Amino acid sequence: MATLVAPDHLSVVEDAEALRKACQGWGTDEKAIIKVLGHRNASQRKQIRESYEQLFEEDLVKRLESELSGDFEKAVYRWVLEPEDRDAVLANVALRKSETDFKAIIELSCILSPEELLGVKRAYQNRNKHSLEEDVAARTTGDLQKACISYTFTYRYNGEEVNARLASSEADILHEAIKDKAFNNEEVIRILSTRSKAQLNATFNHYRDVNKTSITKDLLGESANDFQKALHTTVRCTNDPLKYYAKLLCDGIKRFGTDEDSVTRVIVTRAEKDLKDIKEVYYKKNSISLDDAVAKETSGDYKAFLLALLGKED
Ligand SMILES: [Ca+2]
Repeated sequence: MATLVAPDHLSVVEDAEALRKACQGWGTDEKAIIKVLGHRNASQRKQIRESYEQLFEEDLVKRLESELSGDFEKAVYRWVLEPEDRDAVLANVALRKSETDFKAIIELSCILSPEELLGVKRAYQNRNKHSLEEDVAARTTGDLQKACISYTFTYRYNGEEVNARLASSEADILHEAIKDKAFNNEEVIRILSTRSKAQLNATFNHYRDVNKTSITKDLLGESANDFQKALHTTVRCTNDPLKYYAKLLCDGIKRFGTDEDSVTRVIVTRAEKDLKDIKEVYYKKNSISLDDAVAKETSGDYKAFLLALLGKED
């Protein structure tokens, strides 16, 4: 379930006017911006952007970029874009980091639906004038490159239909490769990058039943390299996205002050989807609510905005 609290009946014109007022003149009324945008769903935000453009002949996204700054600006910018466009921005940010954040790329292929991934790839091309695959190839090397390119190329079957015999034979292939530390076996990449989520989960279950240990444990072992970590992320994103996101938030919150990106990414991308479920998993794992953890580690408008998306009224 979503955490976003967005009322049904609204005047987009009033919203656009409120945002214009918040931006006009010296300084910015950040609270007014949070009050509107922190409580509107994707289709409402789209209408507000359109209405704002019509009324004031100005691009709302550009205006907000120039009015706001820091982590708050980044979060609002990501939030106000259409989901596919936002994911294209997130992919680009991940690829341009000095150390490529391959997790964000794997999330796209293993958590989004195939249709959504296609939409992100289209949006990515429109924004960057080259393809996501080209940029993934340019920013990665070796086995990690092979895997990430396969992930971004793939258009997985999205249904629930599972072939149990295939799950059994592919669990064996994965186990053989992992046992021999042949993580870069082409079969491993083929299986993880082309099979549907349902099929992969059947394979992972079979792996655990037969080997009495989970594939995630076997993949990480000691001194795991980036490629092993990428495979590990793949399995976790496929197997239990809620748990994966809760862990990402937990790690990100620990690193607050140095890297807010992953926390912003999870909250902004999941607030309209399943952030409530992620919050439950987070609480069970950490015995502190996500709201409290975020409130403790952040401040100012950034904090107020994240809490609004988390559904916590102030
Ligand atoms: Ca201003």
